[in-house]
Amino acid sequence: MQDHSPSLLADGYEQPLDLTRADTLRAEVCCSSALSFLMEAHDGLSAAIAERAGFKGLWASGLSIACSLGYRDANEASWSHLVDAVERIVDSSRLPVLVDGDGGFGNFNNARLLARKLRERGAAGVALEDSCFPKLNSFVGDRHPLADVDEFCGRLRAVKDTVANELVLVARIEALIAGHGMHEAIARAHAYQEAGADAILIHSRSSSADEILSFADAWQNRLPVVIVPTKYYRTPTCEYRRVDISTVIWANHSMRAAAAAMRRVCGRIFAEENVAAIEPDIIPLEDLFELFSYDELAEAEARYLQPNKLQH
Ligand code: SPV
Ligand code: MG
Repeated sequence: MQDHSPSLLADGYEQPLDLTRADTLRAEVCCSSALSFLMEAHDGLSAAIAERAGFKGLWASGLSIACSLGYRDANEASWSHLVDAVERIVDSSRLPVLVDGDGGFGNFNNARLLARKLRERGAAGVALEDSCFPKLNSFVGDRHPLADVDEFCGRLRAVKDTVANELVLVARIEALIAGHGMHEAIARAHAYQEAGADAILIHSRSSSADEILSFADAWQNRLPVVIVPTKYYRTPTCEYRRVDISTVIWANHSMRAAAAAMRRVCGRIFAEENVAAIEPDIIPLEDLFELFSYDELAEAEARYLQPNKLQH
């Protein structure tokens, strides 16, 4: 039976060591023969809800964090915005968090600084993509210049030298997004393996999974393969098991679900000038209090907040 116990984080909560989360993520992504799933989180609430749903790991999505802050996914949010958001995600569940580090916010030096900060905030891994700063979301427009392979390998090596095995390092290939084809994607995967990556994320904007299935076929699991089926969402999950994909990232679905719900509710409240009819369609406050262990706070108050006075 899955552990759906509360995740919380009020003082007194026993937080596992960060290293344990990196080890857990490594076991899920790199060492498990079963297909793993990472659910998107962009804040503490989405992290806590994903944990309750049963997920064993989280994806701190750059797109979703940017959206939640009102920025575009074009490195408008800074690395410090990202690490602050990651801290809230890490604090709000016990799950390992793989962070979308974009291209590392610059050169090798920015990338290793980002990795060091993410380790400090309790991340379990970082995915670095071979894009140029400033990046643009892979599904927007057609201008996606790829980083020079050797320069990007320098970013990977710098991160590896800085955080060693304390963060899982996922190298993300944008060659298919940029239209460079399978040969380039496979060549880059070899180079990134040589540079120390623990896993390869192959990204595709095709509405069919054919590209990533051919990649998996050609790559033969020299390193575990991670995929993001946002555009080829109709593909049955058994296809990924068939070609031994290691990890599927559901990359933005909590953020999009929240945006859809907020749009619906705002529209109705505006039109109805009343909230009575909306009440059955929104989460009860009690559920939020339970999610964030308000009862622990009451117990702590009884223990610490002038207990003698409280008893009378
Ligand atoms: C993200 O979630 O920010 C990702 C995945 O990088 S994608 O938006 O598909 O590029
Ligand atoms: Mg991203």
